[in-house]
Amino acid sequence: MSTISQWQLRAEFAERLSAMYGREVPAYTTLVGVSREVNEDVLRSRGADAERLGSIGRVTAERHGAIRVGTPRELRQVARVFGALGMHPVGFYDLREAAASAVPVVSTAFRPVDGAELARNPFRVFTSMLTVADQRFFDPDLRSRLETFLAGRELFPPELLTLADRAAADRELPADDAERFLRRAVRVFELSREPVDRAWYRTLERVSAVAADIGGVRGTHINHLTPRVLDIDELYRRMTDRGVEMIDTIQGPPAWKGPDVLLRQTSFRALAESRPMRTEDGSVVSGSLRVRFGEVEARGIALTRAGRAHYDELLGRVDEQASQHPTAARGDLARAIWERHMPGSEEELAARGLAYFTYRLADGRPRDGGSPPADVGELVRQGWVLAEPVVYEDFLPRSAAGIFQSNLTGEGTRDNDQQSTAYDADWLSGAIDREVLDPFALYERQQNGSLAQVARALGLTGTLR
Ligand code: OOG
Ligand code: NI
Repeated sequence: MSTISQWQLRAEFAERLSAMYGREVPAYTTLVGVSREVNEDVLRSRGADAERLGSIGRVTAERHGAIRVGTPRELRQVARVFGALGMHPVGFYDLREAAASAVPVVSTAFRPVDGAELARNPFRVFTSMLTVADQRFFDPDLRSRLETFLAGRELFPPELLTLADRAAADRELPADDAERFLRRAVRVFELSREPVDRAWYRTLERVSAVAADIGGVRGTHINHLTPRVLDIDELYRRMTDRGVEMIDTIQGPPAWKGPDVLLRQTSFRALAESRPMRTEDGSVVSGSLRVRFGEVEARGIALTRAGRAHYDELLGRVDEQASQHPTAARGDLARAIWERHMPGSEEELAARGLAYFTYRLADGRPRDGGSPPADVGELVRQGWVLAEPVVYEDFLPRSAAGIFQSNLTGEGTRDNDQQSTAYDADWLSGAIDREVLDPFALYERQQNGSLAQVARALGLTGTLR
């Protein structure tokens, strides 16, 4: 009997999720259509250069989703489901500190980690967990009611988890089991039609709209599904022209003439959706909630720790300037700072150790040959090897918090006199029983692997840097 491999399961899951989300949120379908048009136009005008950060095939299929769960137990189950698809937890994000309003969650992203798997299908899911133990948001009484509520729900049916464990262990599933797995997995992320307990939802909403979205209902849902676009400024204009009201900024680095780094994102609020609500007297009425939205992103080059520190520092300068010049457009301020302080070429990013690249042998040896130098920069300059930028596969805490906040109703409340509760990557690893991987280490491994190969092929001894 035929079997379906992990990456095929992942690609198929992403595609079915996209079809489902398109049925449920029509604006998403518009967004995907406009993204595709922009990508085709960019490919036409920039040629091969447009594919420098991923083939058009990869970029067209590329999506990230976002989901939110309530407890470590639920997160552990999420990890099993995504483990089946060859997706592993990467990075730790504490959005409680990154957000000005109440966003009581910590997060990680499940994604493929090695180059070949990413090239096959890079599907990733930003996954947040409610920080129920954080007393700044939840007093002891509310916390205990919330824990009881969450303990009494089941997000993932047991047969889904059994199939998931089998897929993770065997790295594939027989075709009929694959079909069962995919159907059940997609169903988990559909918006539930079960009536929402209105009073309970409102209680949580007073603390935080995010808390209500997660802990106020008996299921979970995909919260947004984000296509990747090659020119996000153009996308923004075209969506606005179509009358879709976008948030007022593109988050992340500004548009400028130098290399694109990290991640730029923007979003729009989805319309209110009608949902059955159970009132205090037990009757079911029709209500509406605005919980899902649309987001789009452009991905750039992955930065090293030093590059990221530089980026964060520049962001700090932009903040400072923006507070001094409240009427100036933030994008213009940022661009001016970028033009003065950000390397204007990939070569300079590499030479200063600010971004990750992989290296491969050029076709044929340089004409004025000699023997290859033992320095990467020189090898590239003399034409022995080619450098290719590594695309950023992760997220940015500040943009993530911005996306959460721009789509919240109300600020929520936070009692800053209470102690916060520490959660970190180690805590998360323990809670989900698998290591939360360090994104920098993954990029570095990719870069070093390619350097080792180049050195071997050129007969160089010692480590290339
Ligand atoms: C997740 C927000 C973060 C991103 O792209 O930064 C995110 C959420 O709203 O649940 O998806
Ligand atoms: Ni997102």
